[in-house]
Amino acid sequence: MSVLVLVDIQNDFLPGGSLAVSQGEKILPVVNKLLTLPFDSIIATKDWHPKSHQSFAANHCAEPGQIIILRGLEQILWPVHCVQDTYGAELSKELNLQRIDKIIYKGTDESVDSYSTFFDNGHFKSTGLDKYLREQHLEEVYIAGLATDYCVKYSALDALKLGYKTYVVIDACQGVNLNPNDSREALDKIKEAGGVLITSQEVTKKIGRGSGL
Ligand code: VGL
Ligand code: ZN
Repeated sequence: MSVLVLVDIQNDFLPGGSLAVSQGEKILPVVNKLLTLPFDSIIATKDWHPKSHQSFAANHCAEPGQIIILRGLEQILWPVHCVQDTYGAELSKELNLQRIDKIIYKGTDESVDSYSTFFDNGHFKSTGLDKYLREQHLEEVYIAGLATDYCVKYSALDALKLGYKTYVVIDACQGVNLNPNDSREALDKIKEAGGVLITSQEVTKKIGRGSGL
């Protein structure tokens, strides 16, 4: 059975947000098209940080982009973003949200970041997504969202490690590109690891076919 996982399509990652992904808004109509397809389940993830989150440069009197060590892991410092219960952390209202069955929250522990929607960056704790997918027999995972070079990348690589048939919908993702090739390299890594890069049009053919039959 198939699941669409929408990664972090939140106001702070869209134009006007504090960690806006350039041209992030371009994915919204594509994602809305995916939301009309008969996936067996649709999940959205939310980057969901406490104000005290240690990935925020402001909590270290540092500048965004600097790298520190957090619980033994390299951590890029980001502008304050996706703080719990703020507008920036809400899913974009331009999405047709009624079709979303479940929300997965990540980055809730102030001491470690969580790019993957399955585990935090240290693999200390899981978000509950793997358990949910297994319980619901959702073995084909279609990933879309923001950002290609962080949360989409690590979510896809974890999905593959966990044994899911993993598709990344390339025209429904957009990257931060701190370095200009980061998104390209992220997609290459996903492909090398066994992931399938697919367009929304191809997804429509695969998932759309069979609907109503
Ligand atoms: C993300 C940086 C920091 C993402 C989240 O959703 O890709 N990137 N937190
Ligand atoms: Zn974050």
